[in-house]
Parts: sequence; structure tokens; C-alpha cells
Amino acid sequence: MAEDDRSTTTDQGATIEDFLAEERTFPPPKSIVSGALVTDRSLYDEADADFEAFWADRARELTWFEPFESVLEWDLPFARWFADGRLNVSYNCLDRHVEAGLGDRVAYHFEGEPGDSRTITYAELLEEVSRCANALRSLGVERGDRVAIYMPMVPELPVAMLACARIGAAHSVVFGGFSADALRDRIEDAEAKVLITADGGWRRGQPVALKANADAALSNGARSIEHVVVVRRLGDAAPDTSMAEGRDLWWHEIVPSQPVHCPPEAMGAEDLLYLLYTSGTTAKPKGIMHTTGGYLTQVAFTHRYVFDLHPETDVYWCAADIGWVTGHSYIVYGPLANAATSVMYEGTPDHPGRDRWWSIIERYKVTILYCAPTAIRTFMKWGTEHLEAHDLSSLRVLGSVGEPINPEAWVWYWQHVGGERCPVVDTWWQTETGAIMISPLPGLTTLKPGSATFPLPGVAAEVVDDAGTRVERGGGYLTLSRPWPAMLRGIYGDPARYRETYWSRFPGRYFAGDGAKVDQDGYLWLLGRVDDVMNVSGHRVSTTEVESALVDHPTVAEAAVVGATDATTGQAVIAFVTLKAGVEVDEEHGEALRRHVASKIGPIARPRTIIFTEDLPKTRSGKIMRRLLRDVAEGRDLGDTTTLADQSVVEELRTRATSQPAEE
Ligand code: 7RM
Repeated sequence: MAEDDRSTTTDQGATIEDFLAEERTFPPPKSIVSGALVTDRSLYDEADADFEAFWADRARELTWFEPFESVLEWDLPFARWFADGRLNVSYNCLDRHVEAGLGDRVAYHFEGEPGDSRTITYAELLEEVSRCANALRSLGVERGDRVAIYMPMVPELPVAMLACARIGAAHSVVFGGFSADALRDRIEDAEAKVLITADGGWRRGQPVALKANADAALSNGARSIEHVVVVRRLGDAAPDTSMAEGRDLWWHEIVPSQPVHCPPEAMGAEDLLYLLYTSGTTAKPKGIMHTTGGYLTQVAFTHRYVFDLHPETDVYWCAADIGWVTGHSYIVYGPLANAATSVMYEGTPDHPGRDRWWSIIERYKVTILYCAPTAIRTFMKWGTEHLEAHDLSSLRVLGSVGEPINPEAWVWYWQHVGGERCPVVDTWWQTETGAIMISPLPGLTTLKPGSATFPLPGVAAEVVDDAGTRVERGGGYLTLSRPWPAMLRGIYGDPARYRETYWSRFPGRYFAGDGAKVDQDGYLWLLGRVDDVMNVSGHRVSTTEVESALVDHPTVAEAAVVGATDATTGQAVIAFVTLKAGVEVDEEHGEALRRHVASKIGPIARPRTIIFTEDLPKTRSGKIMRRLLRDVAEGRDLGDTTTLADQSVVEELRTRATSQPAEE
């Protein structure tokens, strides 16, 4: 890209610069366009004309016990959507489908990691949810209470969530990989009355105990918990599961014996549906609040349109964990609200072999796959032979979420997973937004690899500069300039922190920390967290662009880039690089990669140091932890590493970083 095309800084470090230009475009494949839900701009036009009326129409597609009159009350930053309406989320996800004659449709094809499987229809799911709801009521759970859920990826997890929704209790799902302390803190913040857990789950062929962690959490706090309900998942494979007399109950002893009917509570649209804690690395976790009517409206709408869902024929698989927001919105609430058939898988992609996902897609004839770039880059590293052994021709739409997807990873996904016939929808959103905000529509949008393209109908996403002025072309900060139905309603118990965290940086705008750029065609490109932006000789360089330039090299599977203090340039670019399987490199390879970046982006972004590594430190949801890599690069203490998926990775990196001289 020509120098004068770039956004320029007016003063030191004002705006993130825009270096990388992606020229490839992919119009929607003909096979998708014929039969697609959306092939013209009418939804956008409708939403542009009156976004409140647009969302109200979407909300009316749900079943309301009492219809709403009020659409939006906006007392910045506090929104209330459809506030005088009444509905029940579990009714909308289950009963109304069964009443419409869809009781025999499969809701979940569950596959456990050891190879066990269960098929659960909508009628069966309704029965189990109703029984579980009655069991919770029998334990004293009432409308307005909170229930903590700490479980592996088994069907009882969505059952428990829906049972809470049925009786008007809010759930707080704590990811099964979190520690006893993390569980205790979250239970205490929410003052949860009941904890639902399991004896354990399977991971990479090993039983992983959970109940012992739950006991540890309860042994030094979490006094609000009156009962613990325990799912027997591991059975004899579990290390001795101890049950506290009077407090702990086995799921199989209290749920199946309950009455099969449980009338759903008529909830206010603004009643709390759930809390989900975002794991801050330093600060106290924030309990993100999601409510009932607006949340369900937007997750149902986005799940249907972003994936071009045809619920009668599609088999949809979101490979996230339900412990993250992606699982809440796109394994549980969105798909069930749309009467979709989903695959749910318990384990890791490499058990028993590196083709587990492809074997699942082949066996269940999955048509829509939704996963994270970290998974795609891992598959790139493993090589294509694992996919080639399987028939993936059922696939028709591919989705990506969680991090920027580098153009090369996008093209690999398109080519090797999608067989060059499936649109790849890169979906940008956050725990806080509740639902997808920026994404292509498969039958309409011409794709550019690495771009999340445009805000969805009804969403006002704008890039602004440091002064909060809209950027029409170039880099800046991604903001949302209007309320949206699935938006967080606050941080549990801390309205001041809500205002300060999200609404103080740019007046009247929501800002949650991502950089983005707008290209000459108005496409949006996510540039990573603004806290990660590097300042090299006064140029604000995004980590995402340097990483994409590295992944563009044929030998590179994955890269993570950070800035480290440098005497000459202020900060220098340090790159951690994972190579593809079977790549042989010589001593000059680091230099070759540095040259590659310089030629793709410019000399300013040339990494000072390249560190080769087998693995990168990631959070348990697969996001690269650049904070840790900065500490490694600067030789600092590592601080809190509890959110790290694999503790051994950073130690290894530290050794490599210190044994490698800086290249000037
Ligand atoms: C859904 C989810 C949110 C953060 C967000 C971004 C990053 C998510 C994309 C993305 C680039 C994407 N919720 N992020 N999706 N960055 N392109 N398509 O991940 O709360 O866990 O994380 O994830 O930085 O702010 S989350």
C-alpha cells in the first residue's frame, strides 16, 4: 500500500496505523446464493430506516406470554429492551418447537470424548429440563436466585442452564477448567444458592475430576451454597467422589424421579438470564449481566442469518466450550431458539487422533462449522493429511470467532476445510455484546480474507480516532454508537465500574478495547486489543498485522507479536513463531521471516527478534496471551498465569528468549 494511503499520526501515538492490504475477494458461491435466507440488502435497509422497529420485529418472532409495547428505554449507559413484555427463554427454546410438531427433531447429537454418544430430541430435552427445573425448585431455588454451574461439556450442562431459565433463576456457568479459587470467587460474587457440577469429564483420554475442585471451593468460602448437585459422568473412572451428607445430591438420584411437567415462569424481558464472568488477569472478574428478551432476540436472529440456518436440513456444530459466551449464545440459546440440530462434542481435537473433528463432521454430516482461529492454525500446523482422509462435502458454511483470523488461515480454512465452496464468516463480538455484531452474511457479502466485513443489520459499529471523531478510512478504535438488544446490562453489583470500563473513553459510545481499520470499500478489519498495539519509532503498529504478515510466509502456522522496550525505537517488535509440521529450517530462517515482514508491511514492522516455539501461551478459550509474551520478552516476572491453558509453555519460552541474543 502506498505511504500516502495510510492513516497518519497527528501527534505521537494518536491512531493505529494501517499497513497491510489484502486484495483477494470472494463473492458468495452460487450454490449458497440459491436458497440463501438473505441475498439482498432489504434487512439492512429496514434496520437503517428505524433500528428500534427492526429489532422489535425480530423480537416478535419469539413467543411472548405478554407482548411488549415499549421497545427501548435508553438512559445512557443503561438500556432496557422490550421491558414491559413477558416471556420465558426455555419455553422459546423447547416448548414452542414441541407444540409446533417438532418434538422428534434432534436438538443435540452429543459425542463424548471416549466415543460414547447420545441423541436428544426436542421432546426429550423438554422433559429433562422440566425434571431438572422441578429438582432445583425442590432444593429451594426460586425465581430471582442464582445457580452456579461447573461442568464438562455434557448434555446435562445445557439442561441445567435451561432449567434455571425455566424457573427464573439466573445461572452463572464457570468454565470446567477453572480452579477452585476462581469458582469460589464467582460463587461468592453472585451469592449462588446451588452449585451444579459433575464428578468430572474426559480430556485427551484422561478423566479430569471436578467435584474435588468444587469441594475445595466450598471448603474455604462460598457459604451461600446450600446444595450441590453432581452429575455422574466418569463413574468408576472418577477418583473417589465424596458426597457431603445433606448438602450433596447425585443428579441421577434427584432429577429422573421428578414430575415431567414444569410450567415456565413468565419472566420480565429485563429479568436476569445469566451472569458470565470475564476473567481479568489482574483485576477482580466482572460479572457480565445478560437479560431475557433482548438477548434471546439477538442471539436467535444472528444465529439464523449469520449461518444462513435452514433448521430442517442443517446440522450445526459450534466447537467452543459452553463455559464461554460463544457456547452460551451459539451452542445453547441461539440454536435452540431456532429449533436447530446441533453437534456437541466433549473433548479435544487430537483424541484419539488428529482427525477427530473431521471424523465427527463426516459421521454427523455437519453442514455448518463455527470455531476459533486458534483451532484453524493448529490444524494448519498439523498438516492437511488428517482432513484428506475424511469426506467433508456436507459442509456449506464456515464460521470463525475469538481472535482476528489471519488472511492465510482464512484461505486455508476456505480451501482445505470448505473445499472452496463454503463462505467463511468471520464474526466479531464479545462476552459483553452477547451476540455477533460484525459479520458477513453468507448469501450476500463478498468476502475479504481476514475482514469481519460489516456491522450486521441493526448494529452501529464505528471506528473513531483518539478524539472520538469517526474515521472513514484507516485505523482507530472500534466503538458501538447505539444500544443493541443483547448488550450487557451492567457488571453485577458494580454500576460505576460498568460506566467507567465501557462508556468513559469516548462520550456516548461503547468501547471495549479493540482496534480496527476501515478500508477503501468500507470493510472492517479487527486489529487486536489496543493494549497490545506497539509503538515503534512513533508508529502505532498493530500486532495483528505483523502476525498476519508472518503467517503469510509458507512455513509459518502461527505467530504472536509483542512490543518490548528498545533503546533506539522506543519499542521493538518481538515475534514468537510456530512453524508448520515437517518444515525444515536453517539458521537463516529468522532472517528470512524478518525480511518477509519488512516486504509485506514495511521496514518499521521488521521484527527485531524471532523466537521459534512449538506452542504459544493461550487462554483456555484459545486467545494468545500477549501480556505474558511481553513479560517474557522484557525478562520480567510473569505475574498471574492462572488463566493459562498450559503452564509449561511460558517456562519453555523463557528459556528460549534468554538464550537467544537480540538481533539488531
Ligand atoms: C466471542 C468472544 C472478545 C474479544 C474481542 C476481540 C476478540 C472476538 C473476533 C475478535 C477479531 C474476531 N468473546 N475477538 N472475535 N477479534 N476478530 N472475529 O470471543 O469476550 O471472549 O472476547 O475477542 O478482541 O474484544 S470474548
